[in-house]
Amino acid sequence: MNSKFRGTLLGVLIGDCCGAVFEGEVLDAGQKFVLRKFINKLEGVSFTAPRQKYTDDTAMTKSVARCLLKYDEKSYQKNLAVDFVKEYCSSTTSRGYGDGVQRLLVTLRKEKFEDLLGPARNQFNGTGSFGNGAAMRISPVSLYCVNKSDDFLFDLVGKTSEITHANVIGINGAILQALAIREVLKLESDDLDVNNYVTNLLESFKKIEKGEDEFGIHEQKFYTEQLEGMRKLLNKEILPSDEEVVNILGHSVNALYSVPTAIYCFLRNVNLLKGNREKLFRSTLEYAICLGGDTDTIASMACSLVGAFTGDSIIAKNLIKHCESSEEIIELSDKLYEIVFSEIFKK
Ligand code: F2R
Ligand code: MG
Ligand code: MG
Ligand code: MG
Repeated sequence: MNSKFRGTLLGVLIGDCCGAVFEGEVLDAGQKFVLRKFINKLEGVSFTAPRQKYTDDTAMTKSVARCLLKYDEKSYQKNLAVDFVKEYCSSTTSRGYGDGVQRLLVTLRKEKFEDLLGPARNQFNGTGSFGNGAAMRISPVSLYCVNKSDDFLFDLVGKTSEITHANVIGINGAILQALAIREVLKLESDDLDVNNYVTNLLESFKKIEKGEDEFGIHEQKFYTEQLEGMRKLLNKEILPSDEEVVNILGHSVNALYSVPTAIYCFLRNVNLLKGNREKLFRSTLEYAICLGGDTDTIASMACSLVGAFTGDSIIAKNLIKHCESSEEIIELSDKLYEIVFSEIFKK
């Protein structure tokens, strides 16, 4: 399990560091070649350039992990907001934060965190952010909740998300990614029944997206529809093209059009590499970036799922070494593992 904890957070870091170089691009055959060469270089022994920089995806994930380790339930949310702001302000390099979230972090600081959730609710004319920023940083919550109930996980995802994301799409994207990671963390073998896995996520989301209005029960089919689209893509006899995948699932900063895409990247490669698990990390990393668009975030979320599934042993050692702050990420994973399993150690 310790290896799975490390794999989860190293997946976040490596997907982010590698994907960031291509964020916002649509990759043609030439750029896909450049991408392969770039990852080969990072996996090589002779790489000498400064380490590959991480972006907001990893910066905010580190804050979540640190605060889960340090604070109790009551003081967690306030301190997380403070840590997000500290991390944002202390960075000497541009970490590519979303425009909305940058304005929000500045407001929180200016208003001395008096109204913790107000600024997020006021974002985008009161609609709140539907960006994937809450989902991209959620993996430490999955680790923390590996042995906890769904309700405990939903509550902690909410506390972690609503500081910056008030829109239901942004928050539910974080719930989907958190559940997706926790499910694979709990698997004891490397045998994943992909159909069953998607069915479980769908069942959870049918409940989450069922709301009530003045006319009685109504269905809000957002992630449910995306998960159904994902299942169709996974069951196709002919492997869908990148274009088809992007047309159906999307590849943007909107959580609805990136969280299911990341899960699809993971599951497609699980299906393709059944007897070849040691290739799963590299293959998923490359595939997620090849889809273009929000490459750092989609690769980060997809690789986090791979790491949670296989553990860190299949990740090339040099790739880990050549990404900024990988030692700190390993340390945070190990500390989370220790507190989550400390009760078991005591017995
Ligand atoms: N933002 C980026 N990348 C593009 C910019 C790069 C940067 N300028 C640079 O190169 O330095 N990447 C990072 O942002 C995504 C996570 O975003 P998050 O944290 O959710 O931020 P935000 O600002 O809340 O939302 C992102 C954008 O989505 C649009 N949006 C969100 N809610 C909206 C709403 N209700 N109505 C209209 N638009 C909405 C806005 O354009 C936001 O700016 C990750 O990709 C991360 O890597
Ligand atoms: Mg980023
Ligand atoms: Mg955000
Ligand atoms: Mg991104």
